[in-house]
Amino acid sequence: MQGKGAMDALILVDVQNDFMPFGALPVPGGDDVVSVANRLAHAFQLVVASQDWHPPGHGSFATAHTGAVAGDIVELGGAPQVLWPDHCVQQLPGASFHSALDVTGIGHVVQKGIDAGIDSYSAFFDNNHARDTGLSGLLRSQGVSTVFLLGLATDYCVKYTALDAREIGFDVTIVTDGCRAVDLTPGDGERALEEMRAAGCRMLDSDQVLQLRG
Ligand code: VGL
Ligand code: ZN
Repeated sequence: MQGKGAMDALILVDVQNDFMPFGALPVPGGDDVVSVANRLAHAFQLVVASQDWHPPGHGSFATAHTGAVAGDIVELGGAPQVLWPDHCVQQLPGASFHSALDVTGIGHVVQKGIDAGIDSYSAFFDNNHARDTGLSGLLRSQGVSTVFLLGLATDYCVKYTALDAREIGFDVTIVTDGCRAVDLTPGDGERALEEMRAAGCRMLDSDQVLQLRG
């Protein structure tokens, strides 16, 4: 399945403190993905990590909107926006990668959500697709045609990163045991997996990925 000369990349999506069960925007079981990431990283020549990296007062924060609470939906930068608790503020501990994440193999970090006026769930583009993070160019320049994704959260940043990757033309594999969902509405995670599958993403667990890569 790996064409000669083609390279695969592992993308670790937002494995950050604020998305852990102890964080500001807790994802149930979020810390379970850390060991999966550490186990897989060695099997890839290129590992990229995305990092949600918001300025204080980011427009996705409920605190930035008078009278709003987390979970409300507003319009931001021309796109519908779920409002969240303040999270992943630049330079603060909540924005750091989980301390147990093995960062030694990470070759590149993509910071996203840096514009206060628009959110960026995807590691490729802002939510209105106006700004490119540079990730697709980086992957192309390295000869990457297939990306493997894991991280947080299944129903937001993993999903939108996967859908953009498919749209751009990458082959995409979701490492299912390496993802956890926010599940604001029960079933969101499962529906997100369904959407990704419908968009042509392959679903494998980490054992299958390791077997495949020998
Ligand atoms: C995320 C909500 C807000 C994510 C980021 O990483 O999935 N979710 N910001
Ligand atoms: Zn965010």
